[in-house]
Amino acid sequence: MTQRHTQLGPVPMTFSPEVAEARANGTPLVALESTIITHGMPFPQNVETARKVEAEVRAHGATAATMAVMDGVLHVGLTSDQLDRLAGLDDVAKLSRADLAACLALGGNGATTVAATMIAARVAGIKVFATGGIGGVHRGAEHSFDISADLHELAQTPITVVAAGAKAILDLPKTYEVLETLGVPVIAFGQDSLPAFWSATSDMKAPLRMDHPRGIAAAHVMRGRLGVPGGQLVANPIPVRNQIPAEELAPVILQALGEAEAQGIASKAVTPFLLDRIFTLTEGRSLIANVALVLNNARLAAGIAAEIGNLTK
Ligand code: PSU
Ligand code: MN
Repeated sequence: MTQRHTQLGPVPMTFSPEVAEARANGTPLVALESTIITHGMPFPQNVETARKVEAEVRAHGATAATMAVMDGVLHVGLTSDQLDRLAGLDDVAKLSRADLAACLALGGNGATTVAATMIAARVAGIKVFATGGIGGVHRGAEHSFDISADLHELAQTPITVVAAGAKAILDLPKTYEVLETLGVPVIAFGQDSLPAFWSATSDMKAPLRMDHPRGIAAAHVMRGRLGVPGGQLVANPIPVRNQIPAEELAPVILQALGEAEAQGIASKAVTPFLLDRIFTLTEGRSLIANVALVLNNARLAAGIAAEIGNLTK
């Protein structure tokens, strides 16, 4: 990476033709992340899923803006060729809050995590973002101090993030305690309990429950009017027909965690390692569930984006 500018301009950003058209027409927009493509799912299902998620957003009346940094430019929406190129890059960085500015400034390539996608969405004027599961407090964080920057981003950046909760590889009770401490609204969609990523329910009661996108949109807008920084986490359960029961996954997660520890996997590598091991240990079932929950989140996010549009017209 070489530094290209002696005088830096504003954030180098480009809108895909589809996103530019949506902005011109006032079509609701839903941001999508790209770390799930480069670090979260194996090829070729990663690219197939990225396309399916965009199509799902479209089928529900909104336009998808997949975020990524390519050659130092923030792409808000990827063309089909750009998506293929991103998935084919060998040395694509996993960009979180800490890395995004450096990657843009030095002309690098990177995929955006939840935290970086929220920052990118705000810069691009997009209010709603759909993903699989947010990062959170890792098990054993009392020793490793591994807590995802996603949690702090939710406390600071005004984006409504639709996810199937935090990923079940994490310490879920600690993750939700931290979100409460940070003042992040956690809204379970259509049920009283918090979902657990691959599983629809858990024994944790959700702090808030809403059953319609309009309420979630109204809460988003009202938070802004109050001047309270930060976003919201919508915890949208995986459809029951697609779930893997928590008790079935528990030993698999423990085995993957044990392997990560034995191999000294740390920091940014932990989540991709665990997802990959769980994929292998479940013979691909974890990925099928992951795809289903992302599609489900894309649908709900499109509805919320439309309602925010209605409320702020
Ligand atoms: N959702 C998925 N799969 C993923 C992720 C989300 O279904 O791989 C990614 C997101 O980019 C999230 C990241 O921000 O995992 C969390 O990484 P970490 O634990 O290192 O913060
Ligand atoms: Mn981490």
